[in-house]
Amino acid sequence: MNRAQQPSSLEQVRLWVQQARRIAVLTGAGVSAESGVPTFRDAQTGLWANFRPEELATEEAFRRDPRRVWDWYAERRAAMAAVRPNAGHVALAEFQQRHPGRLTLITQNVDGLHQKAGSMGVLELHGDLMVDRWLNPCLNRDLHGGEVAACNTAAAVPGRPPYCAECRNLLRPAVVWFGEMLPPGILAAAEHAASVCDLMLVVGTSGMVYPAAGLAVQARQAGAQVVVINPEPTDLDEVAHLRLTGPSAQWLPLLLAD
Ligand code: BV8
Repeated sequence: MNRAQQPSSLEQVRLWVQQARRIAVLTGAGVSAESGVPTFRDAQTGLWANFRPEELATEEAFRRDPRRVWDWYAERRAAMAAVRPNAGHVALAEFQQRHPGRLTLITQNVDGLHQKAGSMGVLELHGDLMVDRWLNPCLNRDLHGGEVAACNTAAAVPGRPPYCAECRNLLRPAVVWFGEMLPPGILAAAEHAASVCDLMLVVGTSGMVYPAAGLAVQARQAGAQVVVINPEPTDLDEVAHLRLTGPSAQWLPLLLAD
């Protein structure tokens, strides 16, 4: 076909969307950028200007300075109260509603915006920003031998971070920190979706964090068409058949409209 007849990238990807029986979408922080949520690579602001996220989002950082890491998450949680899903989140949710079972949404994000937009079955690889868990296994159960109620997160003593009055266990955000395993069941479901999809959209991620970024490689190796949607170059550009350069809140509504 001569250039005039070749489909534009948008037309080509829209064709792939229409033809795909199974679509997997892998999102990163960029899909929430137009909702005003700073991405992980954005320069940290204010209190956190001198810290890289990789330095704060670790168990070691939390054990070294629980208050600093707890405060960083408390500030991120507070900021989420005013945040709404954008047109990109909504386009994904509405496509799922119109085409039940055809689109599996895998996210690296912990902001819950896909669910707020109405997406279902979201595979949260890195957990949920708004959920806490105990830092250590509860000692209560062992201290008394019998079946003593384990530390109850609801009864945690308020603090920075909150703690167990019984055994001084600390609450921590239940997100997956660097160096921690992803939830095995969720990772397995994401790997399955990547291995059976006909099309993978890789949206708003730098492609730097593994094993999440490896899902795009897996989809490519399994024979799927892979499309990167991002205003900037990413570490997954070589894995993609096509790139759509620009913001996801602009591209996704165009791609996913019937
Ligand atoms: C693990 C929760 C193994 C916390 C996060 C190879 C294999 C396996 C592991 C590794 C490996 N190499 C290195 C590792 C270790 C590490 C890793 O990947 N390190 C990186 C830094 C190299 N991985 C891990 O530690 C993982 N665990 O591997 O365990 C193991 C084995 C044995 C025993 C124990 C463990 C765990 C990783 C999970 C870390 N937790 N989040 C929190 O949020 O506080 S990840 C964190 O970073 C975020 O959640 C986010 O997902 C991620 C950042 O990635 P992005 O989402 O891509 O965000 P980023 O800011 O980078 O990019 C934003 C993009 O948006 C940019 O491209 C930008 O251009 C674009 N954008 C901007 N505006 C828009 C836009 N796009 C579209 N539209 C716009 N408008």
